[in-house]
Amino acid sequence: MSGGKKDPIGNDETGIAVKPRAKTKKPSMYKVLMLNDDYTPMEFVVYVLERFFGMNSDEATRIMLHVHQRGVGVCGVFTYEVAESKANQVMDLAREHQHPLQCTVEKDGSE
Ligand code: TYC
Repeated sequence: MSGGKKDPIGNDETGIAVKPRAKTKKPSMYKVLMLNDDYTPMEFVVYVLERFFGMNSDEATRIMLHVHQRGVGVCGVFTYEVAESKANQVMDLAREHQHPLQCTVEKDGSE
């Protein structure tokens, strides 16, 4: 159909029955934010960004320095479950190494 109201029966303007399209909705997206602290080593943060966010070492270094200087930075944008999982994996690994590195998840406003 060309614009206007959707016909739930699935007839277009020609009167020919067309297969109704399944209703799809894009999932909301969530940012994983990384927070600065005074104790986590820079190399550990770079390693985490490479391992969990697929960054190369240049990207990872750039994001780490951004967080170090500005206090917070975006590691990536994901569906809710993936974002929560990545944030938790980062903090679990940091805890294992006794680093206080923290991540948070925030709904992405740019949709
Ligand atoms: N500020 C830390 C330091 O000077 C490095 C750091 C960067 C820590 C980013 C956390 O999310 C972070 N060792």
